[in-house]
Amino acid sequence: MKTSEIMAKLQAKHPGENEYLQAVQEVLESIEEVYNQHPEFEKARIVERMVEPDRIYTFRVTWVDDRGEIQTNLGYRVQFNSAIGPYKGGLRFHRAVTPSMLKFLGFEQTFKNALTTLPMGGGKGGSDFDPVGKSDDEIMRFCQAFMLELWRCIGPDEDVPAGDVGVGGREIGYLDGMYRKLARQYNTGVLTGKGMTWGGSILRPEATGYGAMYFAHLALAKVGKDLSGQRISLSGFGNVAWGAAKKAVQLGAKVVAISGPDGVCEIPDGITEDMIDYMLVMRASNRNRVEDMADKFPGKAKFTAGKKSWSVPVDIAFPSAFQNELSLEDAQELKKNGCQAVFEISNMGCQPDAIHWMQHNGFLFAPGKAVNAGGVATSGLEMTQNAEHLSWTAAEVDERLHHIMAAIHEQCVKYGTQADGTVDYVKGANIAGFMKVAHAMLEQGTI
Ligand code: 2IT
Repeated sequence: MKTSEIMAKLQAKHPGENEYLQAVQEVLESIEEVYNQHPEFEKARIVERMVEPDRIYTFRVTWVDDRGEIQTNLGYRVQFNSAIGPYKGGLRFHRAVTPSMLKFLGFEQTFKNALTTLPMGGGKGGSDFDPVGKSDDEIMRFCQAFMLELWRCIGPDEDVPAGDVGVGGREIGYLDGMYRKLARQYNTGVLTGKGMTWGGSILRPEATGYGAMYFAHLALAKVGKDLSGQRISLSGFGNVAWGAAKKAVQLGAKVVAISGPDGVCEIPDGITEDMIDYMLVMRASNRNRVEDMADKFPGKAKFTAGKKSWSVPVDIAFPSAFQNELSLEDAQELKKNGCQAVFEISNMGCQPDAIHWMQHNGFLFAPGKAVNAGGVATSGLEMTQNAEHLSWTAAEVDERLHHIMAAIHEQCVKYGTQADGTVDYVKGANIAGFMKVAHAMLEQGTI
């Protein structure tokens, strides 16, 4: 296969689907060499089949807002690949959601889930519903209307959604509540990220951020470094940044920046426990303003409008908000200010030219599909507990999460180690995920 030829065909077939094309390009570039050493992959047209989702559901979601006005949004579920297990992946509620965004996320999820060592296929869904400024009642009515359509497309052994941007514990509650009623499945429901008294796994809310810090710890150790004592920046202040901040502080790092769409909050003495707790309050408020942190903790947190976290001097940066949030200029500014490592916790958080530049300018860089896989991995652990009708202790879940992150890191090292001994984590993660899915597809025949 030739990446350029496949990309040209995909571009012609899916014009303007930029996020999707970007995600496919990155994976194909990484795997081209290995792929061409396996004529059986080429014969079975594995790449051509793998880059297209199995199916996409699109549906209208109509609901009534607090003023009594009727609102209509679009809902989607992209079932990308089921070769290694039921479709698995989050739901994103954000005003900018398009099929392209969900296809990129579903494609990434397929390889990420393969890396977790658990039997989960890849999927993603969501809506262009904008949670900003919505009341709790409006969120509930929207979630119920959304599930009224989605429930026909999913099932515990078929497709198991979870949260993503704009979908946290509250939304999962409303969504799963409606699913139970419609499907008459009262045992475990169908979503992961559930509440602790009705089938949720301990540590699922924290897992993406915790897993990211465990991964960073391993990657840093490999080059003789440690998280302890490092100044780090996060972006956003949502569920992912919250879990990452908690674990980073536990491991002795100093979180000196978080951000929002309105700007950056600098915390020169490092984030404290009460500030981490306040991130949850900010998320639940649906205001989507990081300035609220500076208002709540004057003197400790300083807000600057219109700036990103990447303008704050740090040792390590962790993009943890949205795709393409770190540009080439941001990477150059980070370097100028002494930053040496970037770990993506957001999906595709860095722009391709930024990644390329960082890899050639002495950065330790690792991609989202490896770094943030602890979230979906713990969703997988929630599915296992549900199937066993058991709940494990925090210690048990944490130990498994540790093992899984170590296994992911090991796979990246196995497939990404270069001639000079350094690890290309992008290549490593992409090849490892690809090989697993490709072999499964090959063994299952032409379907
Ligand atoms: O991007 C992700 O891995 C998620 N949003 C979590 C998916 C899941 O099924 O837990």
